[in-house]
Amino acid sequence: MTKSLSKYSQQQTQVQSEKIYDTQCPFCSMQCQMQLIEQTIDTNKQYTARGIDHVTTKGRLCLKGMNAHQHVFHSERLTHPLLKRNGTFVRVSWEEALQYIGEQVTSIQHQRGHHALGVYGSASLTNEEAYLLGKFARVALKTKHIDYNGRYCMSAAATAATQTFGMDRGFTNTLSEIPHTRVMILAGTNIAECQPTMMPYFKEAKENGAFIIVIDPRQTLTAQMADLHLQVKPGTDAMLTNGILKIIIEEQLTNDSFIERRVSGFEAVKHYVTSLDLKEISKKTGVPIEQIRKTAIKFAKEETGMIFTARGVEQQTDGVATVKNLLNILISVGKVGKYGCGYAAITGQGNGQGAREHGQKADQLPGYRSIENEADRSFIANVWNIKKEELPRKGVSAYEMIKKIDKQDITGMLIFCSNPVVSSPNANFVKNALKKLKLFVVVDLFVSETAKLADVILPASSFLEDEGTMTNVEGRVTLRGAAKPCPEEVRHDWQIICDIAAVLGKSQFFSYQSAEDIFNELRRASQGGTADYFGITYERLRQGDGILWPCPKPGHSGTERLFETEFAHPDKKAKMFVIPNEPIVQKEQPTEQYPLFLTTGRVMSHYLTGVQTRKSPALLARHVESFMEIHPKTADKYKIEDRVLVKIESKRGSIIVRSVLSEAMRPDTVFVPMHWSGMQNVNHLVAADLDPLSKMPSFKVCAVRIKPILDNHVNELS
Ligand SMILES: Nc1nc2c(c(=O)[nH]1)N[C@H]1C(S)=C(S)[C@@H](COP(=O)(O)OP(=O)(O)OC[C@H]3O[C@@H](n4cnc5c(=O)[nH]c(N)nc54)[C@H](O)[C@@H]3O)O[C@H]1N2
Ligand SMILES: Nc1nc2c(c(=O)[nH]1)N[C@H]1C(S)=C(S)[C@@H](COP(=O)(O)OP(=O)(O)OC[C@H]3O[C@@H](n4cnc5c(=O)[nH]c(N)nc54)[C@H](O)[C@@H]3O)O[C@H]1N2
Ligand code: SF4
Ligand SMILES: [Mo]
Repeated sequence: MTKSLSKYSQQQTQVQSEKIYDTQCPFCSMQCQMQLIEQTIDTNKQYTARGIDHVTTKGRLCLKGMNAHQHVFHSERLTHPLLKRNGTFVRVSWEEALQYIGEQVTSIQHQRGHHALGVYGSASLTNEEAYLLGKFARVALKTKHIDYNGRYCMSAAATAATQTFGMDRGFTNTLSEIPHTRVMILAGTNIAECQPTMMPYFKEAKENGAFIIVIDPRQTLTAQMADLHLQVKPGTDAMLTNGILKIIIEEQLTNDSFIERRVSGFEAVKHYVTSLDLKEISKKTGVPIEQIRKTAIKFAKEETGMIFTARGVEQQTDGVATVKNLLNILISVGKVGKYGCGYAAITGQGNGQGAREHGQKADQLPGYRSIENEADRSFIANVWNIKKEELPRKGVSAYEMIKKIDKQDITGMLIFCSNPVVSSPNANFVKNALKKLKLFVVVDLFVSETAKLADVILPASSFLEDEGTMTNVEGRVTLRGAAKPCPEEVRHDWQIICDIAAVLGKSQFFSYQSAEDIFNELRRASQGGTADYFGITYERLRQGDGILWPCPKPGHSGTERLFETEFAHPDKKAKMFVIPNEPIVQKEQPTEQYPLFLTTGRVMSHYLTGVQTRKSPALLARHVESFMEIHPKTADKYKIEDRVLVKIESKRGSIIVRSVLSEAMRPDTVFVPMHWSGMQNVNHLVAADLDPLSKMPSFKVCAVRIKPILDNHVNELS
């Protein structure tokens, strides 16, 4: 009996064993901490994920996090390098792929010079990789042309915060203050779908009696929790915020002692906004005067208040201006630098914060240093062991690089961790431009729409395999360990950067044994800079929940709240700016030919261009295809029924998606998410007008026309 039992239990352990890996979700800026549980039953491995406790994420996980592993184990995952020969990708060895890249890079450099090469990075890379990519462009390729997908993401908020406060960390305080904040303005942010595990902070605030104001043309899941929803006409937030500011100033609700001590530029703003006509603002923004008034009075009068922004107000040709105007509101009432008061630009990608700090941007060196500042150049040249004169000057933004490719000023491009064929505005133009490249290298997990155009595709490791630091939405640096080894021939992004540097004869600048080695160099490169990581070490990160920068010394505990006593401008004051009602770059407006506004964004179950989430059966099942949200009245006007195929056209192109009738929309606006490609890629419609200050494209407003695809027009599908 005993014998047979033990045999039985032995078999049990053979057929079923459990392994647990600690990791972080790869998707949004919450960076939820989680465990992946691997169960082996017979020879099959089954995975489930669960949240684990963390100061930011409190053990929560949304459905994307629960299913994030599914794309990692997908059969289409790239496991070896591919080289295009006669139009077809063939498997090659790393040596062959790297040799090819080395030869092509050298040939372009000889024929066209160093600046004929470009690098395009990502805010889904770790800090170490983002930092290394910046160094790689400047030291290995010696090109000024590097930028990244964050340009399309948070660049407007980053520029605004830098101009107003003198520095940019998305959150000026921490999430833990939200439950105790009395009033909050959420402008163009759909937290419920985009950072779902942040929602409980707001729910708690509501239970504590907070008043929540949402500014969004759509009645989103986030707007549904609002006490007041300003259903603004797309693209008119700058004007709307002038209206709010006018009331605050005219009703003498400003914090005058704060303004006197800590703010510059107030008088000019006062002069401008008092000259504006509230009725006109109300008419043009579509927001009733009473709602504008209520927002102003509530926000000014409550003891504590915070303003949140995301891409709804930022992805506009006046994105920087609008955020600066929201910051005008915040500082005019002195609600910053103290408990329950502050600004939060809700970052998007997993490392949306860290990847914008350490040199991936066209004009930037690590630690938020400037590539045009002589002292900064000397400092970094010294860390990198090169001469200051060898450092290139500033390059151009992401979309502007694509324009340079179209003109063939740039003929070689290396893309790490981004899919610009789908994510860029004016997508038809972008695709055609990329086809002109002489050398096109894409480093990805899959053959994305962009990778299809490449000459070489290199297989990168996923979040489960790649160790490194990520800086979350609060500005908290966290360490994500490697849960699993790389499959087959997959390499880490940082190794790939070093491998390419080596074939270019630059290995002496790129010899690291681990991500930690790179981090230690990053620490030194950021020391004394605005985003100072010097005091943060892997050892410290392993012991706790992460550290909020700036952290200038190893004994420093990090910085929870910014601007308590001074702002980061030389005069220690925050700056207020006059924001014109009308943007400098005219926004596309509806016309007789294109009578509707189109705005774009996200749904909960998919992530960005969908390359990863569309590989996850559990996530795909929730939204198998794209759609157009439309108000029933508008649908009726165009004879569009619910769930029928609709052709949407702008001046730049057309797409075909299915209609979803919804009272949550403004009747003058339709909404299409961004997660699909090909015929459903909404960026075929979107204009490539850029904000003059941040170079952010205008993803959130363009003019379109729509028509149902009737059965006798099926040929339009082709
Ligand atoms: N599920 C999911 N979560 C994500 C992502 C994802 O792809 N999927 N991506 C991550 C990334 S990279 C980012 S950047 C964030 C994005 O996070 P968000 O910026 O919150 O997401 P969006 O849906 O792009 O836009 C937010 C809201 O702006 C509104 N909006 C559109 N036009 C206007 C306007 O003119 N004025 C105002 N006030 N609002 C407007 C839209 O209706 C939308 O509800 O999410 C992150 N989290
Ligand atoms: N119309 C419209 N367009 C938009 C937006 C919008 O709101 N509306 N939002 C914009 C915003 S906010 C953003 S952030 C951009 C994002 O745009 P993209 O950067 O193009 O989006 P992703 O889908 O994240 O692309 C990431 C790619 O990298 C791969 N990948 C994932 N992890 C790794 C890794 O660790 N290493 C490597 N090498 N590859 C990896 C994925 O498979 C995928 O192909 O899109 C922008 N485009
Ligand atoms: S997508 Fe964002 S909120 Fe959801 S689990 Fe991942 S990190 Fe957390
Ligand atoms: Mo983003």
